[in-house]
Amino acid sequence: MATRSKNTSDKDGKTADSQSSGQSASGKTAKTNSIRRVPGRPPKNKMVDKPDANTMLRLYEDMLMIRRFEEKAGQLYGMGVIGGFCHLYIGQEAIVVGMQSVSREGDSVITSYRDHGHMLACGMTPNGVMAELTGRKDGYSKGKGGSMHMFSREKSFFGGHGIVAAQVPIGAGLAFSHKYRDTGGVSMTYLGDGAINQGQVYETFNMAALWKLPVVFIIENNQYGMGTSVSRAAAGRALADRGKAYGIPGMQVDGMNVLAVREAGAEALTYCRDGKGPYILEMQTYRYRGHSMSDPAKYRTREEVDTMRKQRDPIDSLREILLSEGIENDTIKAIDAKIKADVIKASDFALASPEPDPEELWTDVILEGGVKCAILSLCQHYPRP
Ligand SMILES: Cc1ncc(C[n+]2csc(CCOP(=O)(O)OP(=O)(O)O)c2C)c(N)n1
Ligand SMILES: [Mg+2]
Repeated sequence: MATRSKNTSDKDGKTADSQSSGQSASGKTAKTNSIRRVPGRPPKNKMVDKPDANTMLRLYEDMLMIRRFEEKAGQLYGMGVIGGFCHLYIGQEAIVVGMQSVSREGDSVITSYRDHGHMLACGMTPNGVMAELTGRKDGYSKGKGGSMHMFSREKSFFGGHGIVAAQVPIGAGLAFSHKYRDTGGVSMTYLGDGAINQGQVYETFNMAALWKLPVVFIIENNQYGMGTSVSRAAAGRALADRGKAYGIPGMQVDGMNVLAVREAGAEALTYCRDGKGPYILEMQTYRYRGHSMSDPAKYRTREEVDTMRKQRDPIDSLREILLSEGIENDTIKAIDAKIKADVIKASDFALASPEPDPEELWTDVILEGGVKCAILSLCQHYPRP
């Protein structure tokens, strides 16, 4: 279980710097605290109990599903079956799985383009997501959206956004909607360590704090924004501190530890649900693959990646905990086999699904009277009957 430690940051943030670089871009893996509090007055009580065996197995299964799904997506991309952009979430699974495990039905989720894991964790089907990745009719956007453009109102998943940080003000809008309609829900708004330096993030923080909106800003600090390490891009470094000027409490969390994520997530969600306003969680994590499928990742060493994989992997760590708590190895193996089979099924389903009918070019498109757009010229090839 996550261990808590005192906030040891000094006034000018020097300690915050060194703590934040726990998983440094240089490959040195200093020991990181699971959770470190930064300014604000978050509640002191534990909001979530240690999960029972079934819950832990569920966490394991959910993380493994994302891992295997993403590996398959990478493979299909390599075969040319998936085209366009494709950003894999491998290494970061504990974050979205931990957060979803303490969320409530109706809480909304919005994120960037690194989004397949979020979709699966929200309950969208592997079949539908894979079919969309491969541009097929049975995909969530009927094969017209691809990796970065899938949504499910039913599962409260609001995308999938390719413009860095664009989802952040929209996430506050979702929180406004929860508050205005008195749903009791919270908006879980994910962003990257690169996105955190964008101006619109701070306009959003200001409004969210002013209006006490129920939104948890979850910064997935995977150490890189494309090829730039966070240590070269972010002044101050403790990204959890970025809401300080607006009175938004923040916490640094070991994002490779699903149990620490649950604990911090429960605390942040309760704070928001209690009407106290927004909360920031900085999840310290690492992406194993390149920024996207076309990134050879030459800005870091293989050794750095291997070290993270060997020493910090969220799935391996949970497997070890499960075994140490007396769960049978066969039980774990059965989950591994089931996930493997489910991912093959998703891939088969996607590949058996037809490409969208050209007629689909006419659907889901808003055409203002007289406005010419690229879609129109495309449609000339497929005249409407
Ligand atoms: C406004 C904008 N600027 C630049 C880009 C190009 N771009 C795409 S991803 C990215 C890096 C973002 O990094 P981060 O927020 O850390 O997310 P990660 O990819 O690590 O998940 C950049 C600069 C973009 N898509 N949108
Ligand atoms: Mg990043």
